[in-house]
Amino acid sequence: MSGLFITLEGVEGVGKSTNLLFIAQWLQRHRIDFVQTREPGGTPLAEEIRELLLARRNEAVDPTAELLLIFAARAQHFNQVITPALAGGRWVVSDRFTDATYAYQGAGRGLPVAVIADLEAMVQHQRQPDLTLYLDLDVTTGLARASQRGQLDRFEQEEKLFFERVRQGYLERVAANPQRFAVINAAHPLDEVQRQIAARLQQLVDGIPPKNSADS
Ligand code: Z5A
Repeated sequence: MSGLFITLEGVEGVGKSTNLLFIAQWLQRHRIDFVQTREPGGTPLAEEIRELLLARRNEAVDPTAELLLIFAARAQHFNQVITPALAGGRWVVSDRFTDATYAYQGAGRGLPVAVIADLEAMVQHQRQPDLTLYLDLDVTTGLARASQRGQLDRFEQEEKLFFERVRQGYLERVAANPQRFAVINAAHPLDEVQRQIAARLQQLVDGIPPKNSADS
C-alpha cells in the first residue's frame, strides 16, 4: 500500500520547522514509518541547489532562473526520495512543496501560473500531497518571529509587500483545493496550533478529508 504524502506550508516564521518536529514525534508515537524532508532540498544535489537559491548575492536573480532551479531540485527530490518512499509504503512529510512555488514564484514574483503548472506536470505528473497543512499568520507577526534568527537569506531580505503577495497566493491555493488543505491558525499559542495539527493527522489516519477551517 502506498504511503501518504503530507506537506507543510506558510510564509516566513509561521512555525513550519517547529511543527515539523511535533509531526515527526506524533508519527513516531503512532508507529507510522515516515521520511522527513524539505524543499528546496531533500537530496545532496537538491540541497546544493538550495544553497544556490538562498545565498545572498550582488547579481540579481532572474525569476525564471529561480523557478527552473526550484523545479530542478524538485525533480531530483521527487524521483529519488518522495516517490520511492511512498511506493514503499512510507509516509513523507515535507517542509514545503509545489504550493510554495505557486505562492513565492507565482504570486510573489509574478510568474505565470500556467508556466508553473506545466513544470509541475512535467516533474510530478498528477501526484499531489494527500494533506497540506497551511499555517496561516499575518505577515507582520511572521516576520517578527523570523527576525529572531541570524542573518537573513536572499528570500528573507524581500520587502513586506512581497510576503503579503505570497500569503495571498497561498490563500488562493487553499480556496482552489479545499479537499487537500487544512488551514491552521498559526497566531494561536503553540500548544493550540499543535492540538489542531494532531486533530488533522488523526483525521488523515481515519480517512476523513479536511474541513478547511482555521479554528476547528
Ligand atoms: N521557496 C520558494 O521560493 N519556492 C519554493 O517552491 C520553495 C521554497 C519550496 C526557504 O524555505 C525558502 O525557499 C523560503 C521560500 C523559498 N524562503 N522564504 N521566505 P524555508 O522553509 O527553509 O525557510 P523559511 O520560510 O524561512 O522557514 P523557516 O525559517 O524554517 O521558518 P518557520 O519554519 O516557518 O518558523 P520556525 O523557525 O518554526 O519558527 C519561527 C519562530 O517562531 C521560532 O522562534 C519559534 O519558536 C516561534 N514560533 C513558532 N510557532 C509559534 C507560535 N505558535 N507562537 C509563538 N511563537 C512561535
